[in-house]
Order: sequence, then structure tokens, then C-alpha cells
Amino acid sequence: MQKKIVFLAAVLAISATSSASDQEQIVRIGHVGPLTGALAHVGKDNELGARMAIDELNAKGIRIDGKKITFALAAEDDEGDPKHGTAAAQKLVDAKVNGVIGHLNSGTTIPASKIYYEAGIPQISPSATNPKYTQQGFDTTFRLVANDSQLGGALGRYAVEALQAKNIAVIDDRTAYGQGVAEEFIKSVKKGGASIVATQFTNDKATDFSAILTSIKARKPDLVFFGGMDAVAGPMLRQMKQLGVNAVFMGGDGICSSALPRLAGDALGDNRIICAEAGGIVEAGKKNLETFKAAFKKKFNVEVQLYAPYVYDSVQVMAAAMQKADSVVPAKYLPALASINYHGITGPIAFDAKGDIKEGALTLFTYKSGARNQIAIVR
Ligand code: ABU
Repeated sequence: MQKKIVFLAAVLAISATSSASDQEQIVRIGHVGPLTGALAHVGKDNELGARMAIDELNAKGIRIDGKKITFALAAEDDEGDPKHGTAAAQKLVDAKVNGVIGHLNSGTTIPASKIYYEAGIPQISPSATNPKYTQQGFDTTFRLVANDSQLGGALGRYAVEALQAKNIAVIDDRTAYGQGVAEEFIKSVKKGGASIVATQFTNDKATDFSAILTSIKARKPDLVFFGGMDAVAGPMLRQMKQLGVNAVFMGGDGICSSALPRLAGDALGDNRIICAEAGGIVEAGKKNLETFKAAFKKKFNVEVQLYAPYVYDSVQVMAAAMQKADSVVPAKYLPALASINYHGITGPIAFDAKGDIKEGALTLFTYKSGARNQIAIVR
């Protein structure tokens, strides 16, 4: 009888121990980008980057604060629209997500960041480049890529110094990103001594550019800079070809996608387009990136479009901060995120006091025979 009691006590002790160590916790990571509309191809690319990271983290069986962690993606579509962006942010806050990756566009990321800040939820944007995002004094905002001052500045210098452009026309789509990067480009070009011979505006849903391009053609620019996204740049390039505007075409990260050759068709040309990705993956990191791209293609049967590697790293760095803090509670892992030193597939990741990536780099690209080719990495 006594033996039986001892055995029962032992069984109870073992099951009590195992139930404590087998506790599971779901950690919800919000992700927001445009999943419908003209930018759906880049929005889906971002979301798949997040899914890839989450699946890999779950396969590792990570434990935090003694619990087995399962990461779950809470994906929202903001249609690239500021109003939808704030609605999506509020939805994620109400769902008590542990952190947010996004949004994709500066125009949605900036207003949403106030909502996350007030809820104390860390947010990492893998792609929004307008400098204002990290200039609001919010300790919850982080950016994994270089900003529009760096992009516009470097592209302006490249236009004047390397391409020797003298007469430059500028078009922007009046979004927070398009207008911001165009303004920075103009500043840099003027500093370099070239002339801005025309400035024109469109919008992020426009399809007809004949009036502004005709006006620009009369000013005989040797380079046209566009502040906006690939979905608008593609048709604009086609119409430039039709109208005989043969200038070099330059833009920021928003046009620098794998989709641009499809969107521009035979107006793409060879070495005629110059664009900049808001990150710089050095030679030593290329192998990891190629491995990522191949795994991405195998898993989702689509090519990486643009930001997926940066989204993947954003999720990984957030999870690394949680592990470092041994907590998934936003207020507890936030300091660990702010002081993180992480090496991702996009390179070293550490944030400055504002939440911008330290030593943000850019990569200049051109397109030849329908493929994107690297020109140089600049800092
Ligand atoms: N950085 C280009 C696309 C996203 C944005 O900043 O609006």
C-alpha cells in the first residue's frame, strides 16, 4: 500500500513538472501592407517574407520565459491607403499583438505608428523610407532600411557625378514617399550644380501621363527622376517611349522591383533605368541572400519582388529581442530591441536612438535584358 502511494506521488510530481515545462504561448506578430490594388504584388511579397520567418522560428521550437512559443501571423491589408492603415493598426492593437512588422508604405506607416506608440507596441517597418517615421519621438518605431534623405541624396549625387546629367526633370506621385524622395533628390542635384528643368506631379493611381510627359519633353531633360512606385513607373516608361522621351529614368526603392520589367515591357531598355534599393547586402552576405531567395521560390512558387528579405529579417530581429529579454511582453522586450545587435540575411542590424538602422546602406541597380543588375553599394 505504502509503495503504491509513493509511486502515485512520483507520477504526480513528474506530471506537474512536465506540465510547467510544456506550457505553450502564442505570440502574435502583426503584419500590414497593401494586399489588394496596384501594389498588391509588393504587399504580398512582404507578407510572404514574414510567413517565411515565422515558419522557420516555429520549426526551431523556441522557448521564452520557460514556455514553448508558437508565432502566429496576424496579417492585415491596408491597400496602401492611410485611412485603411490606421484602421488596420487599431485592429491589431485591439487583438493585442505582441509586435508589428510594417506597414509597407510611408503614407500608412507614419499615421499608424502613433497608434502603436500609444499602445506601447514595437513596430519595425521593413520598407517605409520617409524620414518623418522615426522623427516623431516614438520609442516604439524602428526602420530596417535607409531613409529617403539617404536615397534621394545618393541618387542625386549619382545623377550629377557619375551620369553627368545637366538638365533634370522630376515627377512625384504626391505620396509621403514619392514627394519626400523627390525633394531630397532635388536638394542633392542642386547641390551638385545641375538644373531642375521641370517638376511635375501625378498620383499613385494614375495611368495617363501624356500631359506631364509632353510638357517635360519640351524642356529636353537628359534625366527624368520619378518619386513613386513601380506600378506607376511601368506605364509611365511605356508612355515615355511612345512620346519619344529618351532620357535616363531614375527612381528610388519603390521602382526597384523584380516586377518593373513586366510593368514597363519593351520600354525598359538596357542600362537606361537607375534605381536604388534601400539596403546594401555586401558580397559576403550574397550567398545567404541567394539561399533565402531560392528557399522563398521553392516554398511559395514566386520570386522575391523587393522587400521580402527585409521583412524576414524584421520578424527575426523582433523574435531575437524577445529571446534576449526572455519575454514576449512589449514593454519588456522593447529595450532589448532598441539595443539589439543582430546579423540578418540583409546584413548587420542595430538601431540608432531614433530607431533608424545604423549605417544604412543603399544599392544602386540598373536593368539589362529584363534583369536587375547591381551597379554599386553606397553609404
Ligand atoms: N520606400 C518605398 C516604398 C515604401 C514607402 O516608403 O512608401
